[in-house]
Amino acid sequence: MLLYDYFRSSAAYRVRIALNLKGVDYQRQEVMLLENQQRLPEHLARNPQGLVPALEVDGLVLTQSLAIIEWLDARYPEPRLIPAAPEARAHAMAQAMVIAMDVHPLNNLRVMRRLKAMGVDEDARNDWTRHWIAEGFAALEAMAGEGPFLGGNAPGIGDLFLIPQMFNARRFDTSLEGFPRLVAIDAAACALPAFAAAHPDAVAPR
Ligand SMILES: N[C@@H](CCC(=O)N[C@@H](CS)C(=O)NCC(=O)O)C(=O)O
Repeated sequence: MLLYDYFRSSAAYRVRIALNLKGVDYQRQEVMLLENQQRLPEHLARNPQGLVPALEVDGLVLTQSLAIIEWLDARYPEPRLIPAAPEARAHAMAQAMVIAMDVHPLNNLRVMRRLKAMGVDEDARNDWTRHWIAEGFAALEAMAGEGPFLGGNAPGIGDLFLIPQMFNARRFDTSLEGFPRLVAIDAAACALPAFAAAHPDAVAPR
């Protein structure tokens, strides 16, 4: 398995965590986003959206982190990341989607570049990022249970989306004061080897 990755991509970080939790052997190829390698023809052939992650499996290329993680959970059922019971499943997917659909897309590199091209200065762009993270985190804080993970006693799909977004939040100096449950969940998850090995600092090019 080959993961087209970028160390600081939070969407790719989700997939790295999932692969590690599943104990799947994989290799990584860095797609340098700041150098626009995601727009090169060879990457567009893998992912016509020009984004990472993309996961190559036996000649097939999977894209979209949520779809890749669902595939991994179906293909390698243990440990289960998405609950089987319909109600629990809907709740877990909703947690993941707060980040996947309503926070991350507003703060992506191409969105930041577009805001810059429209004359929005760096301070305002960073405020924009913090605003959408705080709004999503406020909802997720209310959706979190007793823990220690968003998934309950074990990490679930929501944790795979939250932890990379926590990394982004800190990168942009977002105040986490109002989100004690999320901070505790982040600490519990980051203590696990599968999460630690997926952290951007653990995979950054040297
Ligand atoms: N919904 C997609 C989002 C993928 C995405 O936005 N990836 C970012 C990195 S986190 C990217 O490749 N950005 C490149 C760009 O904006 O040019 C997913 O979950 O896979």
